[in-house]
Amino acid sequence: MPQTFARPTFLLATAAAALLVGSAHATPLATLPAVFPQPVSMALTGPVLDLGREATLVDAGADAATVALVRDALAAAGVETIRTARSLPGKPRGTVVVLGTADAGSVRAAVTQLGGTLPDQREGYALLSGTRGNAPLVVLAGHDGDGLYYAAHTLRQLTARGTMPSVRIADAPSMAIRGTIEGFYGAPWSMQDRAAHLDFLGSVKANTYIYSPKDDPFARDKWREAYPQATLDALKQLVDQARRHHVRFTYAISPGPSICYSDPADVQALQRKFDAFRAMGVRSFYIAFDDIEYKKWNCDADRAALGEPGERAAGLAQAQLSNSIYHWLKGKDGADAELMIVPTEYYNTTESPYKAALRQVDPAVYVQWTGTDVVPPAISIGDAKAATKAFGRKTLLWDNYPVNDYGESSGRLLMAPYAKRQAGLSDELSGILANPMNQEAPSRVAVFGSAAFAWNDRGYDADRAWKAAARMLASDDAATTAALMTFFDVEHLAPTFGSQPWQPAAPRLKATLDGVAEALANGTAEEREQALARLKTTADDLATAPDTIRAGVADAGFVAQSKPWLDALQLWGRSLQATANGLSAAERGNSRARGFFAQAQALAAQAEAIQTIPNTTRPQGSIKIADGVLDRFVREAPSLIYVPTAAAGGD
Ligand code: LTM
Repeated sequence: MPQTFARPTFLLATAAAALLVGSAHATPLATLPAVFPQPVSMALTGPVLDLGREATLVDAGADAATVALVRDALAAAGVETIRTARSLPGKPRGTVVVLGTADAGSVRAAVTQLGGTLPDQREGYALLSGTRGNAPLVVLAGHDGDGLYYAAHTLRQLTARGTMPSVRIADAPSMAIRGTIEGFYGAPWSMQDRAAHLDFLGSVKANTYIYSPKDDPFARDKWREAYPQATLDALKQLVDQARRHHVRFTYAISPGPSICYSDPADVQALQRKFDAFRAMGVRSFYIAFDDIEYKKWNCDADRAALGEPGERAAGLAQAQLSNSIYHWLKGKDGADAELMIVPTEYYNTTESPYKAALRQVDPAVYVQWTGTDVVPPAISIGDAKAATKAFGRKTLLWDNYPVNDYGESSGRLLMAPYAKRQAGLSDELSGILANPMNQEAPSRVAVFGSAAFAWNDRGYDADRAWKAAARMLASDDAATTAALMTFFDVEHLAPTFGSQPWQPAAPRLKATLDGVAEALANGTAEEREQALARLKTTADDLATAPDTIRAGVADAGFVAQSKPWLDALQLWGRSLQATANGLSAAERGNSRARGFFAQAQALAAQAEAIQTIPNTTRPQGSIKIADGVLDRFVREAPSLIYVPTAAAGGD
């Protein structure tokens, strides 16, 4: 009987899986690999499989992207030659890999041979590996093409260590919609950023990207105007790219600032805008009513048609517009048509005339909601239940994390784990879309977590997903992963719209610095020495992390977009090194401590002068690194210990 474990890594204690100590060819120990998003069910069923150098791929209808992933995964496990076949070979020569959806005969046969169950949920898959006769057999069975693609991404992770375990995986998402909404203010992402992001989304089994940059004039202020052809061409490439990664591209428009709801010409302008995207194959659309004045009409005709302006009338106007566009889309695209909206009152669940009117929106239209606030401190099942009631359907969470476009986030990258979302939210939400930062690549740290949570909220572990995101960016290099974790810690603070952050500043660094202050205040000489040694190691880690990241993170976007933060971290690290030297000198009664402390202050001043990159970040500001923790320690360190003057001796 295979055992199912909620958490890797586990050493399989069966005779078959045991390390053959002393044998000529030691079999690698079979341990449960780490897969993100955490599969719903994953169990080791035997020893590590030797796939050999040759494999036969029975492709029962996978798309090119899926086949390419499988080929790469097999190559990582040492397979050099791949033949293709249409059906399961009777007497296999070497490894057989079967790839297809659950309706294919060869897939059903292979799943049966390995004692598995066919996937029965949308986007779900089964991945089984074992032996048939003496030959290894691997089967990837998707419920549909999406599930099959996700199975291939799981296989990619299974073979990342160069071996193929014997496993039985049954997996499917707990939320139907998972991904991001590029919905922030400030410089929109470049097309290159978006292409990289779509690739990333597919790799974490996220299926939705909403194009809704607030600063795209053709989507908001000039929403009636057609895009220039060059922009449409670039967007078409993105749409195609999204499809290849099994991501639905949703086009969003924000007509709210100027629309005349009752003017048929405006409704037609909106349809024209959507039609340009329908021609590219887009079937998912979005009307954003957030951040608009909703107690005034934009035209006199609305007063005549909808009455006096006000919350209720606005809710009614938006519901009517949404319904008319949704029915128009359905008329054109049938079952493929999809419409989402974000209302004007998106930030709470308080009953209001606006929400009561908005509930008239067709139940098939997705409605977004950001939680108990624009940037909430946490999201519970109770909060989501209240949203279901307020909006008349399960809501689609617009999660304002890690977005950094508001005053409190000035000068920050938001790199804490995706946390404080209650397990079980999948029962009450239709999905989660994270609103990312102006910086696309650093946003992946949090989005890795939000996608993993939306896939399997009950199996989600925020810290493990956080570290896995670091490993992903570091291409599995241990030193780079450690440097990234140092970086994430000093960019850990996550603000709300108020004065109380919902994730604290630099918790790891703070624990170390508090320990030093504590040892200096109350410790023995030995404890002080140990604490100062730890401080020196910590300072070295901070000072060297930026160069390790610059050299070790393959994604050039991550390094470029993080540049001012990496530069500032390096200076802060050197400032802490000087502080550590100062404290050690003072501990020995050496007056050179003063020079070290002065050097620390000078380096801190240089770090504090570094600004965000103009035209890429909103709001602009000075770069913050572990603020309130590191700056405070560097400033207060000279007061923690008596520093003798040169005349007092000890040098
Ligand atoms: O959150 C929503 C629905 N709208 C805007 C976003 O565009 C913006 O990025 C976030 C964070 O500042 N706040 C909003 O109100």
